[in-house]
This record gives sequence, C-alpha cells and structure tokens, in this order.
Amino acid sequence: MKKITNLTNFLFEQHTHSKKSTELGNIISQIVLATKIVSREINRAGLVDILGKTDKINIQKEEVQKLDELANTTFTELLRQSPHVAAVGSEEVDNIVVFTDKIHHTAEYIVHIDPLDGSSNIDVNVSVGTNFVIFKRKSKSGKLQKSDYLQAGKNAICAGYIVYGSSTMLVFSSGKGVHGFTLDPSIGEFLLSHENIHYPAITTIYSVNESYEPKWNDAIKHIVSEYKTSKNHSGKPLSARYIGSLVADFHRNLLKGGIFLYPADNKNPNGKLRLLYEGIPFAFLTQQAGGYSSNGRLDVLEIQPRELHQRIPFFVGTKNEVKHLEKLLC
Ligand code: AHM
Ligand code: MG
Repeated sequence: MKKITNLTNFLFEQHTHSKKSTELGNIISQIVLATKIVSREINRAGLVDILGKTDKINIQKEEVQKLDELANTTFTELLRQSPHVAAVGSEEVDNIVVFTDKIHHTAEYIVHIDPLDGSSNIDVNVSVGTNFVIFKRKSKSGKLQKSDYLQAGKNAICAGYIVYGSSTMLVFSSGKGVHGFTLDPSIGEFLLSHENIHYPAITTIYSVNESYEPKWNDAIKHIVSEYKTSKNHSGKPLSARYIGSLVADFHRNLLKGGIFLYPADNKNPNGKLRLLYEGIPFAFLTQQAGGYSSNGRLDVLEIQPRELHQRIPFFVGTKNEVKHLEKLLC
C-alpha cells in the first residue's frame, strides 16, 4: 500500500520532531487551513457573489478583485492566530503587518505572501495560486526591524505555493527537497502525492508573455527567438506555454522542464514581479529542485531586498537554460 502522509506529519518527520518542526508545523497548519477555505471559495466562485472587482486599488496600483481581498483576509487572520508569526508582508497591503498581541511576544517568523496570484485569471475559471516564503527574524526580541523582514532569499527557511487547479495542490520545501501534497476533498486533507520533485534534465517549454516583444531589449528578443530554433541550449525547438498565473506556469515548468521569463521592458524597467513574495518563493523551491533563478545578472536568492514591494526581472527554470540566458544578458 502507498504510504499515506499528511503535510504536518511529513514536516515533523523531516525535521526529526525538533523545535523547528513544531513551530513551522504550526505555521504551515494555519496556511493549510486558510488554503482549504480559499480553495472552497474558488470552487464555488461562480455560484456566489465573489467574482469581479472591489472598488479598491492596491499598492501596486492594480484593481483589487473580491477573491484577492478574501484570500488576503483569510491568510492574514489565520496566520495571526499562530503564536510563532511576528509579521506578514502581503501583496495586497502597503506596509508590513506586525502582530502585537500578547501571544506574539516571542514570535520569531515572518511570512511574505501573495494571497491570490494570477488575478487576471480569477473570473475565467483558469488556475490561480498562492505563494509564500518564511523567514526567521534576525533580531532576538523587541521592535521588528527592517532587517528582520527584508532578508535575502538565501536566508529563507521554508517556501511554497498552492495551485488551485483541476485539483488543489500545495508544493513546499523547508530546505529538504521539494514535495507536493494534493487536497483530497473527501477527507479535507493534503496528502503526499509528489515526493522529491526535481526539474527534468531536458528543457521542453518556454513561458513568456510574447505580446510584449516590441518593448523588450535586443538581447531578450534574441534569446526568445532562439527558443523557436535548435540554437538554444537544449538544441531543439521548445514549445510555448503561457497561462498568465505564475504559480501555474511555474508548476508546469517544474514538472515538465521549462523556463519562465518575465523580463524588464521599456514600460516596466524593473520588471513586473515582486521579489519578496513572487521571486523568492519560487527561487527557493527552484534551488531545492535542482533548477536556477536569476534577475538576468544575479541569483535571485542573493538579492538583498530594499523594500517590501520591490520588483525584479525574473527568469526561472532548468539550470542550464537559465544560466545560458544569464550569460547572454551579461
Ligand atoms: P498579480 O499578482 O497581480 O496576479 O500579478 C502577477 C501575475 C503573475 O501570476 C503572472 O506571471 C503575471 O502577473 C502575468 O502578467 P502579464 O499579464 O503581464 O503577462
Ligand atoms: Mg502576484
């Protein structure tokens, strides 16, 4: 019989019942509970009044969708219930949300989260996701410092994403490989379904929003044109696949072998995707899965964030293909 394990037991076993596994396990349980609620709401979104926009604009100057708001409130409030979470940085909120209740006095962890990624796909029944990364604060106690929540990805202790697709799947790493858990709705549990995920050796897919080509620089134009020929690093033309939900594009490329590109262009000189809760979670998982991520010059895990909503050009996928791209861009 196939081994049946849920996420918290798995984490507990991986970290040999240590203090870290108890604390992380508690935070992950809160994320799991929020995920089940958000997944339920997404599944019945067409039936109740939660599709469409609110009348708000977020810090990114984007219109806030009702599901964005619901996901943000659900994740933030459930993380607030964990005594180990000191603060949450969310795509939907201008500033870091610091928890100051009594239960958080000894809290040591910071969670950065994009509660609902792929907003443009919400209303059309296409996969969306949630991405998160967890850091441990650097200062031991007292007021939370910028240096506690603006940490480079190489310091992360755990990262993951949830893809709300034909099934709901949570993929995570706490530094000991990348593992996928699928929600079994009949029992309401995430069960281990993909143990030790690794990028395949061969790249078969490239993912980029090619409608922006007129705004790219010549190097990016050249690299993307190579993907359609045998001149790329893989030596064979690649297939194009682009969903427009980073989680779903990343998940497919991780399982099938692909490279995802969101370059800077002359409209977005720093790219579109945000370093802390979009770049770093996928960079961390990618490193654990044997891949590589770059902003075109540097390993994303080496970049020191200067601000909460900082944007970066983002290239992520199989190691050889991303390294090849980096060489052509430098
Ligand atoms: P969001 O966080 O507002 O949903 O934006 C991020 C999304 C990513 O999921 C996706 O990779 C990208 O934006 C798609 O952008 P574009 O529509 O410009 O291709
Ligand atoms: Mg996003």
